[in-house]
Amino acid sequence: MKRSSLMSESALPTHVQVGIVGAGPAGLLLGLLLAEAGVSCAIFERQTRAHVEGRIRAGVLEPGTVDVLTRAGVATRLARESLRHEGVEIAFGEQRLRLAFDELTGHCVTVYGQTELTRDLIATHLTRQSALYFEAAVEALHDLNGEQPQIECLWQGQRQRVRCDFIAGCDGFHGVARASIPAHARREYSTRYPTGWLGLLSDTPPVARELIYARHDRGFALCSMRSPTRSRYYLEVAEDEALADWPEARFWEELVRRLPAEVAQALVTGPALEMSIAPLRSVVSEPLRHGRLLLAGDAAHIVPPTGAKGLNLALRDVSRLAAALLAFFHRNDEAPLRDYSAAALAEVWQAVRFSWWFTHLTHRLAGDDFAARLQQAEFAHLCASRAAQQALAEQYVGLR
Ligand code: FAS
Ligand code: PHB
Repeated sequence: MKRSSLMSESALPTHVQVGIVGAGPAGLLLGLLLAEAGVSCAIFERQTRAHVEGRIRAGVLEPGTVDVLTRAGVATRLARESLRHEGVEIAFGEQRLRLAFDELTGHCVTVYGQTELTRDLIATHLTRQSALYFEAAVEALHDLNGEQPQIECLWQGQRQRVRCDFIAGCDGFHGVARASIPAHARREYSTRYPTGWLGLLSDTPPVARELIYARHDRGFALCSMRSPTRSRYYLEVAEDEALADWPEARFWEELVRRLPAEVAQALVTGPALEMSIAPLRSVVSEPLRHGRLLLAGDAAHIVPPTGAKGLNLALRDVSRLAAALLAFFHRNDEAPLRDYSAAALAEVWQAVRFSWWFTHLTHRLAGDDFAARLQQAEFAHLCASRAAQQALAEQYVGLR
């Protein structure tokens, strides 16, 4: 039985069936799904465990995501501490529309921070004594078109190579995996949103029981949460905005101006535990496979957080990739691996499309008057059409 590599004396393996680059949600879940099925794997993460566990990112899980986490045996705390949300609210100034997910789709979403999920995934790896290496920076991938591609890793001051049957690139948007695919063999599709999200986390009670996506002439605002005592708020800001220009008092003043009056009156402000700015972009890199390298999650695609798709899409990729790798190792069936890229990309583009649409519905972006009128017309259509509400709800909970 492997000793946990989180102890400094562990050495890197010389060979594994699947080498995983990155210990974000994608790499961590993939490692659990493969290891529990008897496939040898190792996860290489360049940051420290504390750094990975300290990231504050997503907050909403689709039913399908909760299912795969439950099957992987990492949903015990989630089941105990998460919040079941049966709807969200969209506000246009003082106009408010609640989308009742349970009524419109028969499903709901789960509010549980990615930070907590990452901690649960790492704790499970620890318990199962996985081959999980922190401060192990993957510097290069070699022989991707051969039968034994290699991961070159800097570990405890030594450059070492690990031979793999397959390499899973789960190293996020700035990782080494996607960049290891020759430019002639891949194509990137991207669009920029001239805006960013300024986020604030506070130990204050959420302003409402469910999330509120607020469109306002001054810009978008989102009221979210992590628990009944911890809130997460976002403001749309210019893409080149400096965090130093946003003392928390200014954040709260601006949030109040963008919310419906009744909601703003209920807002409880407090000290910021964290503030950060994330750019909004959509990027898709095709294909998701090059030789024996397979990409999953942000390593392959980025979506604006508006539709709460990034984390859910990453775990969709992983669920599909794990099944394809198990078909290969358990049944020598190569078809699911051959089909992985096309099948995953079909879902990726649906999530990219929805995130793009929902961002354009709710954000000021370039702020031209024509776009603002279109937004009003779109919102009026939503308010008048149950079919339109159902379509939005189905995409938000991840049914389409
Ligand atoms: P991740 O980026 O989470 O993990 C990749 C891992 O690979 C990291 O730990 C990194 O350190 C490691 N790595 C990179 N290069 C490496 C190398 N060379 N060697 C070894 N390891 C390497 N999604 C939502 O749904 N809602 C949100 O509100 C939301 N907010 C976000 C805010 C920010 C600032 C960011 C960046 C993303 C946000 N996302 C959000 C999207 C986010 O949740 C991602 O979809 C999710 O983290 C994807 O998980 P992974 O694919 O595992 O990638
Ligand atoms: C969050 O709580 O961080 C969150 C929720 C919904 C989103 C984006 C972020 O669409």
